[in-house]
Amino acid sequence: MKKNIKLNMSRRIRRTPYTNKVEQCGVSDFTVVNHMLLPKGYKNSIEEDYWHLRSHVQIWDVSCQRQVQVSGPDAFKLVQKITPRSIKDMKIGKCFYIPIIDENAGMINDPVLLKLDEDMFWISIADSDILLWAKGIALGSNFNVKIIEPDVYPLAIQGPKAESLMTSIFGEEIKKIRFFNFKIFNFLGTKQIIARSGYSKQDGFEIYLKGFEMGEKLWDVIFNAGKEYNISPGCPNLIDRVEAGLLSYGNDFTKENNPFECNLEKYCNGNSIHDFIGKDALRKIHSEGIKQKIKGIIFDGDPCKPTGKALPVFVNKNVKIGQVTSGVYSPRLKKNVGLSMILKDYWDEGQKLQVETSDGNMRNGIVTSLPFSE
Ligand code: THG
Repeated sequence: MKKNIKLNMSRRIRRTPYTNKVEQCGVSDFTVVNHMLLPKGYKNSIEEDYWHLRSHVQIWDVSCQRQVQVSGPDAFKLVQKITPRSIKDMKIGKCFYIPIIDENAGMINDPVLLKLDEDMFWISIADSDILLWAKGIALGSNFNVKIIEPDVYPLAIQGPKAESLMTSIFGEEIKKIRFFNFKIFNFLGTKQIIARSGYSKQDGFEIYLKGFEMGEKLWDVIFNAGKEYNISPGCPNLIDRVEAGLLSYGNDFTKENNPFECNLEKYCNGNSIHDFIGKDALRKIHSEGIKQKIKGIIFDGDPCKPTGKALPVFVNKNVKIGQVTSGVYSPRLKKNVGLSMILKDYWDEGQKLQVETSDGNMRNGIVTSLPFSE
C-alpha cells in the first residue's frame, strides 16, 4: 500500500456544521458517507479510543447519517412500502431499525426510522442514496408526499458518562428517554430532537441538530460541559462496532445480500399483511433457505491492522468459504475478531478455518456467534 495519498476535497464532499471544530480538535482522517465527511480518527490510536469510549464519553460528528424526510398524507404508505418491517404499531417518538430492500430483496440500506408525527418520518440513512429511491417510488405510485433532505445534522454523544453529561445540559428529562426513543428538548430557544441511540455498544444519545448555523454552538456547549466527564472527540469505533456485531452497509453487506443473510430476520415481517417492495422475492428466499450468513470470526496471530480490503477465509487452506469484511484486533478479548459472510456448510459455531491476512499469512480461527461475548 502506498502511503500519504490524499483524498482531494471539493464541494461535492460536503462539510458538516461541526467540521471546523473537528479540525480544531486535530482530526487525522476522514471518510466519505452520503457525500459528506465522517471523521475516522484523531490523535489517539483506535485502541486508545476504544478504551476511552468504554470508560468516559465522546462527541462524534455523524452528520453523514443524513435524514430523508417523508411528509404528507401518504407518508406512512410510502415508508411502509420500502421496508419489510411492519410500522403499523410504531408510535410517535419511536426509532425503528429497518431494512430497506429492492425488488429482488437485496439490501439497499439499513437506516434508523424516526416517527415524528402521524404524517412525518425521518429515515436516518446508511451509505446509499435513499432520497432518490424514495422519490422514484413516490412518483411511480402517485403518492401524495413531500420528500426532502432537511437541514439536520446528527451529533452523537456516546459512552457510559453520556447520560450524566447530557443531563447536566438538558436536564433530568434526558434520563427518561428509553433506548430507541426520542424526546424534544430546548436548546438556545430552538426545539431539538434527542434520541437514545448510536452506532456503538455503549450507552449514548444522538442529537438531530436542526439548523446548520447552530452547529458550533452546540459543539462548544457539549465540549465545555464535557470536560468534567473527560470528554474526547471521537468517531464510530471499529473495535467496538465489530464486537457489537453492528453492520456497516457497503462494507459487510450490499444489495447482493438479502436481510436474512445479514441476520436481520427479526426486522422482517414477511407474513404481515402489509405489502412492500421485494415481498415475493423475500418469501421465496425464506422458503428456499439462504446459502450464506454473516457470522463472527475469531482468529490468531499478530494484531490485525484494519485494511480497506476483505480478507479471504478458507477451510483446509484452499476451499474459500467467505471473507472477513470488518476485521480488527480486540485488546479486551486479546484476539483478532471479524465479521464475515460464511457459506452454509461452514457457518456452525466452532467451525475451524483460516484467514489470509494482508501480510499473506494464514491465521487459524473459528466461527462464533454475534455479538462477541463479554
Ligand atoms: N444512528 C442513526 N442513523 C444511522 C446509524 C446510527 N444511520 C446509518 C447507520 N447507523 C445505520 N445502521 C445501524 C445499525 C445498527 C443500529 C443502528 C443503525 C443499532 N442496532 C441495535 C442493535 O443491533 O443492537 C438495536 C436495534 C434495535 O433494537 O432496533 O443501534 O447509528 N441515527
